[in-house]
Amino acid sequence: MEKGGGKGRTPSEHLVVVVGGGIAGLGAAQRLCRHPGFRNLRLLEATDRCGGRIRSQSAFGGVIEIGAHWIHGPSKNNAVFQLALEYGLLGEKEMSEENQLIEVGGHPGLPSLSLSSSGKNVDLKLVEDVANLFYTLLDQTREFLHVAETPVPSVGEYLKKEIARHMVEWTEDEATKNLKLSILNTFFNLECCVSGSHSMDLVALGSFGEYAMLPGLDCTFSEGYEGLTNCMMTSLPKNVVLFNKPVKTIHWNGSYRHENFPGGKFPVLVECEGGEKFAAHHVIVTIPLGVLKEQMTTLFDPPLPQRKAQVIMRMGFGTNNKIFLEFEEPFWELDCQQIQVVWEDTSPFLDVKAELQDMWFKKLIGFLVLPPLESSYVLCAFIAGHESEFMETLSDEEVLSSLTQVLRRITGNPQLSGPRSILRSRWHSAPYTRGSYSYVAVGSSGEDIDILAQPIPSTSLDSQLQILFAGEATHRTYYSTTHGALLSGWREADRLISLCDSGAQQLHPKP
Ligand code: 6YU
Repeated sequence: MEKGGGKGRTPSEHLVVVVGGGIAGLGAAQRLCRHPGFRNLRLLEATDRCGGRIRSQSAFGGVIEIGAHWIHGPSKNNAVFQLALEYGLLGEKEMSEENQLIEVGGHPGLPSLSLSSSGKNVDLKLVEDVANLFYTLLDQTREFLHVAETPVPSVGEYLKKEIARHMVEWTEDEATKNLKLSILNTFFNLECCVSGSHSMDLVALGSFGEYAMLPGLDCTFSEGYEGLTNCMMTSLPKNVVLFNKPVKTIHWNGSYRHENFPGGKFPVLVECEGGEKFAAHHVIVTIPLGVLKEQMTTLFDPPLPQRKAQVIMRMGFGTNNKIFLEFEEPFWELDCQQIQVVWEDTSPFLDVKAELQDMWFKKLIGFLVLPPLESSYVLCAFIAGHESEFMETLSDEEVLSSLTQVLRRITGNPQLSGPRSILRSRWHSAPYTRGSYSYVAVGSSGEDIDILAQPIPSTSLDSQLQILFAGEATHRTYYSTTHGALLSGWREADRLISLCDSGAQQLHPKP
């Protein structure tokens, strides 16, 4: 048996370890398991569950999503949509042809209600006008994709420059002009949630247009997104997935032995925190970019090639959290779907320097109204950036108290009954995620995503494909999404399958 690469090895002898049981790792494992060449497969998951950033939880008498919420662009070219259809997880409306054809250009819908920090209803026509301006300018940013030099480095700076040009033509009174700026500020914060970044000034203008949108009206899983990853997991043969196996170090470019394969030598050894070791020919790493940023120096031995390490540092990975509030009685109308919050003292042009303790909640974009449950009414707030990370350090009581104050203020009702309970995500503190999802940061580009996705070592053919990289941050056009993550897992499985098939062909050449 040849050591290292796939050539000359009988197909069933490919020992593969997949690190991470999110949708990328499960997708890779599922694909490999269907091929006769990969009978020796292990998936090592650090926690006691699969799904990673797809995480549904029973709460408030229903199911809520702690992580991924929607299938973005549910239509025929969306791999997650197709898989959900196969497993019968979607309702009639979500599956309808009509739903699949709707194009929204990736923009969230308008709020049903907009409330200001002085307790007033903001005119929805004004909100619509401001939204039209914001999304027209945001769409323009896509035009810089193939431009050699962008006028400014970031999406945020471009938007502000263009808004300043438009403002010259604003004819309203000062108060309305200021209100328009405050509404714009909420749209900037909303875009931070979509991009998973602290500020749009951190998001690279030149690559923004590379993120691809699929047609279809975003939809949800009525029984929970995690139903999808559960189906994927149960389709795998028993003993493939091993839980509570946090990988500490991946030793590569070596020559290791495996007790079950006497005489065999393996270029990679995966060492877990508990000391357990798994020898392999190939390892598919699906560890989130946030964890790679924090731990890459200890995760890989020898260290990653400098080019890859630099890319990991350059790429963007930020935080977007959800805060669920449960009410006994709704203070909103039952047909209301989204409540926007507008802080009147804010503007995209003002860089407020205040203690996070005193202003973190101003980064909240508002509330999504969840479908009413049997005996409770639930709002889901979204908050991105450093303020979101600060929120994670507070206790439930502190967050609940601050948000009760915010709600009393925006409704103009100091007696408003506060939420009866709270539940929130803490993706930045989660040790095996360290944030929510990736974005293309200023100084980085789509090319960096491709570099991250390249297997190592890349130099010698004989020792190729020791470590392969998948996960949402490795998909150049669908990064930050579940479908991007799934496709990346399939991509790396296919890479190994090609290697295996080409090796099999050499052993048994076609007549
Ligand atoms: C989507 C949506 N969505 C909200 C929030 C979050 C995310 N996303 P995983 O992390 O899943 O798996 C890795 C595993 O590895 C994990 O199980 C770890 O425990 C394990 N691991 C780590 N270290 C290990 C070690 N050392 N050893 C062993 N195991 C280890 N996506 O499609 N729709 O609505 C949302 C949202 C709050 C946090 C989302 C959404 C992102 C997805 O959840 C995410 O991409 C995938 O689940 C990742 O899967 P994975 O397998 O790669 O990693 C222009 C432009 C704009 C660009 N953005 C636009 C799109 C916006 C995205 N939408 C976000 C919105 C929400 C609300």
